[in-house]
Formats: sequence, structure tokens, C-alpha cells
Amino acid sequence: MRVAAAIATVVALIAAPHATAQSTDHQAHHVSQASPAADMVDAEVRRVDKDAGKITLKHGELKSLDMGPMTMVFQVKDKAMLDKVKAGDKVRFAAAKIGGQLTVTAIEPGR
Ligand SMILES: [Cu+2]
Repeated sequence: MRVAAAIATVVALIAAPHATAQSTDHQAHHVSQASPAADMVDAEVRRVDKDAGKITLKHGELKSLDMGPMTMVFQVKDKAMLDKVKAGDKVRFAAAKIGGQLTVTAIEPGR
């Protein structure tokens, strides 16, 4: 019976920390943390101009730029970003003011 007693002790030691209320608080804290993708905004591509490095987006609210939903033209940080998108695509993107120009800094397929 010594082995059974040893197992019971180990199980009790493993189970004990999970029985405290603290582990629940810890998990809730992690869920409330902002993810790196939090700045991405939903948009629909209206026009892509690869030669000029510009994209027309019908975007949702852009809190970082203090802008409501609208359709507008953005510069893109890298023209290669325009190879991944076409008019009619639903995307998620991030934008910033670079050299006075509103510029798309990241773009990915949306839902
Ligand atoms: Cu806008």
C-alpha cells in the first residue's frame, strides 16, 4: 500500500494550487490584455493603384487617426503589399501618418 499512499500525496500536491481562487484571477487578467492585432481595422478594398503605391479603402472607425468610417485613398508603406489585395477584398489594416501622408503600414485578409 506504500505506492498508493505516495500517489495520493502527489495528486494532492498537484491539485492544491488549482483549488485556490487566485488561479482564476490570473486567467482573467490574461484575457483582458490587448493583443498585438488590436490596432487592425476592418476595411473593403475599392481600388488598387500599384504604380502610384496607393490603395482606396472603405474603412471602419480608425481610432488611432481620430477618423470615422469613410472611403479614402492611402499611400502604402511598401508597394509589394498591393500584390496581396485586389478591389472587392475584405481586409484588416493598420495606418499611420508618415511624412504627412496617411499610409497603410500593415494589411492582411479579413473575414
Ligand atoms: Cu479615413
